[in-house]
Amino acid sequence: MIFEKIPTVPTAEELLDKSYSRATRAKRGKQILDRKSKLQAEESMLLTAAHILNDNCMHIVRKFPSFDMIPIFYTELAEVMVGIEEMKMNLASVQWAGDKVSSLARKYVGMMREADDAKIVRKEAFGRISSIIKSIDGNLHFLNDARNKLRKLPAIEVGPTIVVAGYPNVGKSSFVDLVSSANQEIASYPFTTKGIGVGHFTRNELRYQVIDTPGLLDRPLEERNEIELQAITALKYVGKVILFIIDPSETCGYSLEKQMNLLEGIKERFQVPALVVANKTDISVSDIGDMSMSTLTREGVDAVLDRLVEMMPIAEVQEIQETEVIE
Ligand SMILES: Nc1nc2c(ncn2[C@@H]2O[C@H](COP(=O)(O)OP(=O)(O)O)[C@@H](O)[C@H]2O)c(=O)[nH]1
Ligand SMILES: [Mg+2]
Repeated sequence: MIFEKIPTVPTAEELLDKSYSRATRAKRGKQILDRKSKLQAEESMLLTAAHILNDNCMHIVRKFPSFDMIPIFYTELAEVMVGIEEMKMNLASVQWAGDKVSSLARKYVGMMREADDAKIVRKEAFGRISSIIKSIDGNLHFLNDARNKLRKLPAIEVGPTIVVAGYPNVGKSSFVDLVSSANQEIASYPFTTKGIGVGHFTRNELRYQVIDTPGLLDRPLEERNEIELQAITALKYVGKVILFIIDPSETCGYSLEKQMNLLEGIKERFQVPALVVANKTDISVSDIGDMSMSTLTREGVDAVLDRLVEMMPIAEVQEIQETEVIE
């Protein structure tokens, strides 16, 4: 997953400690016999510190993904969780500090050569450099928080995707588990306390992704807060087909009427093809919905998969086949 590889962002103090200890080591390696070697030792100390700091700042900036190049689903979620503009501004400050430290170091090296006491100049340079790095401490903290939030995002792939919706206990997780070739992966979802479930199955040599979204598509949309609504919007960019599971037995604890109302709300919001499937045929048979199944006995489940595959917009399927050819 694109955000998984962002390393921890150090604090200003950590950056300074690291660069100064390296600088001290650089100086220790030099033999100080005369004025010239003293100058060289101070120079090397300053340049080492500046180099380490610049390197570390650039490393931070480079390791954050460029938001112009990632799937729109993640852009939407990153926007909800951390704010992309804000993140860019914070990265720009880190970049600025890295550049500033380098140019200051060059300037002070020049001054050192003119000075009576190189050490005094070097100390002054360290003072300036420290305050530059300390001034981005807030930015570094922001970025580390952002990193911690982003890396928790579920690993959702590009490709034909089915989003499963329906009230709690209708059988969504049972369905995803049953049809998944491997057990579904549960990734924590930053907006809800529940984990988002991602499973996969293969049909006609094509890999389909099934996403179970507890806490998002299992309650009426009117009950949502702003962040949840945006997360639901983000789902629009991945889900090409919706599987809406209903439980006519009502053993899930929600009346059929409530369940149908949720379906209407989701249809309105998503505007992608939806397949409505009545589950739990083993305990209650009904003619509500497009199809029926039992995720307990597996009756009807394969037919549901066939239908979902048929409903997948052709563009989704082609796109994947093309990328496979390219690879
Ligand atoms: N009788 C029966 N029970 C089912 C069926 N599918 C799921 N259940 C049960 O319904 C409960 C909720 O299922 P779960 O998959 O966790 O629902 P979710 O909350 O929508 O993810 C569990 O106790 C399941 O064992 C089914 O086809 N028949
Ligand atoms: Mg569930």
